[in-house]
Amino acid sequence: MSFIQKFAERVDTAAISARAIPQITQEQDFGVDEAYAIQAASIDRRVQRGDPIVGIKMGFTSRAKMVQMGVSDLIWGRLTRSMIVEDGGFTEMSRYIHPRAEPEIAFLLRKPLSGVVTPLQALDAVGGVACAIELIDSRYENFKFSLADVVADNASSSGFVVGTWHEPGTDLSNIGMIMNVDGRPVGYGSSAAILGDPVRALVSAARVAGEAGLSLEPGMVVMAGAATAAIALEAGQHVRLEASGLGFCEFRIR
Ligand code: 0L1
Ligand code: MG
Repeated sequence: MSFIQKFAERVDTAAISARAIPQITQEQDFGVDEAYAIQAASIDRRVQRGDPIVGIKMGFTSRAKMVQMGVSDLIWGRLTRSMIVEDGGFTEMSRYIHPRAEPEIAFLLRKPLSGVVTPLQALDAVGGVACAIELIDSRYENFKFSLADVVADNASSSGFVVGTWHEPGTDLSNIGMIMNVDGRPVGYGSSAAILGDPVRALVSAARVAGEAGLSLEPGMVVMAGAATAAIALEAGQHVRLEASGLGFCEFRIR
């Protein structure tokens, strides 16, 4: 078995069993290209189990996230159907190791999107925009990883909640975002923190998907990245994101 397949199985098993593993780069050094190959192979295992890809997430798209995690490169991961948490619904703590939540903007595609595009071309492929919450849950012990580790681990992505879709013409350049836990505000941010405008994350999503030979199809979702640092979650909490002009989205973890 190649090391790509070995580590793909390792991170996949950690994800489905919600058991933390040591950083895989401590066992074998590899680069970011190999890390994306591990990510692709681990997600392919899910797809083979009947859990299709429904979109992609962009990560480290804000200064706050880069500072929080001590990295400087933008990364991306794949979203699969089992990761969807219904807006207003529940998710189970037992599915995660040490989950965190972050406020994001999501795009719903109405046309295929791939390769090098301008912001206007990217927006032309969008059928709706919404506020969203990403649940991240590094499969590594203590949420500690190198860039290659986190890329191999699907950029820590483990779930996502999307609010009501709004018209794609909505100006996304400065959406005020408030994260509330159990009715108390715990984080404030602006969508401007996402590469200056989340549309830039969509342009990057088209490029990285094209480079990976992944086709972003109508109906797929692109998560643009976080507007603030992530907040750690505990069982029993109610998490609600309020976003100016985009309403809110929420879930409970039990
Ligand atoms: O911005 C992101 O979604 C990056 C997620 C990967 C790093 C992390 O676990 O915080
Ligand atoms: Mg994120």
